[in-house]
Amino acid sequence: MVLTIGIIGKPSSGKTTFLNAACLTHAKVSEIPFTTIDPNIGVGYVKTKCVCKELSVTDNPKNSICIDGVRFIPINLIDVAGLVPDAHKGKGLGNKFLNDLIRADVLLHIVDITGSLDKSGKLVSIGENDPNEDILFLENEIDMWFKEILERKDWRKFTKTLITERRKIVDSLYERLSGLKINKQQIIQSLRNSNLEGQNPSNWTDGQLLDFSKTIRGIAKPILIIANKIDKEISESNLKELKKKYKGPIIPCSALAEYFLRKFHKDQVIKYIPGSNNFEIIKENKLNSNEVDLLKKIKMKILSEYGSTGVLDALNYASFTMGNQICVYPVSDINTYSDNKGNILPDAILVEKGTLLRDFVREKIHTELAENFIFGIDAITKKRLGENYELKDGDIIKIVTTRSK
Ligand SMILES: Nc1nc2c(ncn2[C@@H]2O[C@H](COP(=O)(O)OP(=O)(O)OP(=O)(O)O)[C@@H](O)[C@H]2O)c(=O)[nH]1
Ligand SMILES: [Mg+2]
Repeated sequence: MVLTIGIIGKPSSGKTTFLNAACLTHAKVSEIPFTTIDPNIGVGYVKTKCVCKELSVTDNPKNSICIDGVRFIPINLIDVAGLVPDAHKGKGLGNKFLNDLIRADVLLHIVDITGSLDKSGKLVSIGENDPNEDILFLENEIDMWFKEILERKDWRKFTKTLITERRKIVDSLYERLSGLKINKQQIIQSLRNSNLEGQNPSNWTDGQLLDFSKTIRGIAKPILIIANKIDKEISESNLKELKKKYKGPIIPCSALAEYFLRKFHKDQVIKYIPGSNNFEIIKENKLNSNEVDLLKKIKMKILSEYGSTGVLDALNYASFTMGNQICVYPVSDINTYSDNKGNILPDAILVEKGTLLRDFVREKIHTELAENFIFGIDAITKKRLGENYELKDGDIIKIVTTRSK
């Protein structure tokens, strides 16, 4: 299971542009609201310091890429249709398509920081729309989606069976939310946080059900705010205003700038490493004067001012900080750090902090291997690791099975 990030926002905020920039896909983009109807998917990358430098080895990554000691690890992205206020009541395209996000671990909310689109994505005068209101309405729609999932297939009947069949509340809620990547501990925590611990859901008011939906949504699908279109003149002051109202993390971003940089790099006109604060023009004669101006503007207004285009920062923050991911390197040979074909540090695998070795083997390596799993070996210390060993970031681990003995 690869980490999956969902891209949400109102129409025309730049969701598909963000996907295309992160994954170099060619999904349709336009200023007309509701351009995307069916979800677009792609593979993007997060970056982390690779262990190769510390070990002074030259690696041959297979599942990932290593550039100058920085490991780029693949993640999945899903871009869905635009959401408008009251989508849960059927407005716009409704929210049926949100089910495409069921697999997402974290959500990126792409906000139009120029404030020049109304809530349905239609052009209005610059600064007329308050981005903070977009944050509020969108979060509400996602919370309402969770509430609907809970209420689906007759909530009242469900709560009655809890009493008549004396079923455990946590187990039953867990079943009801299955597929949403929520564990029982998170359900217990959400019940506690919404002051519903020990109360039978048949007595919950509608407001309490909403409270619980909000809490569990916050845990299961945290939302990171991306202030997109920072390349526009008004954006800097709008971002300052937004920071006064919204106290959570906000990543400034120009999805469009990232898209251009990556495309020019792919065409070998510039050298650009995603996430960096600079690029190098290598074939100036292939650029027309407009393109040269565009690149100058990107360098001055975005890279120098904000330190990057924000696309990779968004994915990194979503994965490592909000998604609590760490990076682990499985190997077959603890002396050369290679697989059985001699590839050094072939795979970099993201796992959630707190993952135990036995779950890592079962979920991320191979179910078959898990059946024959005996123990692990830390390739650095050469120490044996039991199945209850909690993985640490940067661990290089050999999995020993009955077959490998
Ligand atoms: N200036 C600027 N324009 C952008 C940026 N990102 C997207 N756009 C423009 O915003 C418009 C909408 O972009 P899309 O990526 O299609 O937006 P969307 O959110 O996927 O829209 P729907 O699929 O209709 O919901 C297009 O004209 C893009 O070129 C950005 O970072 N800067
Ligand atoms: Mg789109």
